Amino acid sequence: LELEQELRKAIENNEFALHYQPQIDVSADKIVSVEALIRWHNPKHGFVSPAEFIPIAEETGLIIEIGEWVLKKACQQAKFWLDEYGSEYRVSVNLSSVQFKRGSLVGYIQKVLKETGLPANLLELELTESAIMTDVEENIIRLQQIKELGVGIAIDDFGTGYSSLSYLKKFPINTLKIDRSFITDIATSADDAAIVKAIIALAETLNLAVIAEGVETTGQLQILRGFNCSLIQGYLFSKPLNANDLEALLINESHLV
Ligand code: G
Ligand code: G
Ligand code: MN
Ligand code: NA
Repeated sequence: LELEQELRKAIENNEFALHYQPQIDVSADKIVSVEALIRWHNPKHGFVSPAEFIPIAEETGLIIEIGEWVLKKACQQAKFWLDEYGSEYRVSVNLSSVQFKRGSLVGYIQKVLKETGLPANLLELELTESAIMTDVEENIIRLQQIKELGVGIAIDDFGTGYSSLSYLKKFPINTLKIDRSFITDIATSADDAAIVKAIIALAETLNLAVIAEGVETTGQLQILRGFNCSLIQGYLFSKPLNANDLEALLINESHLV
């Protein structure tokens, strides 16, 4: 409850920041996008993990205001990098199912793109399987509207939910993000390696991009390369960084991989 009270004041007190974790195309040797991840520093509670406060924000409805702040901030930042570097770094923003279910979402995204000037193709939204697999027919319509804006959709933590494969085909999505729980033991577990291989094959069949999350070792990377999975995110390349540190990476991109 105390955390909730602090959360209510966090936006106006400027306590949130976005960190950015690069997503790398190892075949082209470059950063193609960054995932925006919210960070909260509260004077009373110190750093509070989003794993802790996002559920509270969802229960209280505060996620709407916080989510709008995140989307706007991420788009402003991506537009800034576009102008500064001329390179087209896409930004991925995590969307709560609570945000996704609101009728006003599409209009809000459109408004933010217009206000920030970010080209729609440089924004991708990450949704979990559970967020899109409930009320499927409504969700297909919502996803279609987002697609029509030119904004991409990724399914986050893929493999941990309960995606129906027949629905997956119907969803206008762009990317599957393989959950890091399958990557962790990919070098030692034949089962996990087989699952990852199957997800990559599924993505290929459905014409979707596929990205491996939570890549921490070169051993994991070698296996993923062998599976023709060239989009990678994880501590091996970089943890999530504040905007300044990420910018230093963008400047020195060529030294990354
Ligand atoms: O980056 P980190 O490990 O702290 O993130 C923990 C969890 O919080 C992850 O599940 C991540 O998706 C989620 N998360 C981080 N930033 C956001 C955000 O801006 N919006 C939502 N809805 N979830 C976020
Ligand atoms: O649920 P989502 O996939 O959005 O959450 C992303 C979370 O994963 C973030 O909290 C981020 O800090 C964390 N993360 C990113 N890369 C790695 C990694 O290589 N290893 C681990 N353990 N966590 C990671
Ligand atoms: Mn994510
Ligand atoms: Na994820």
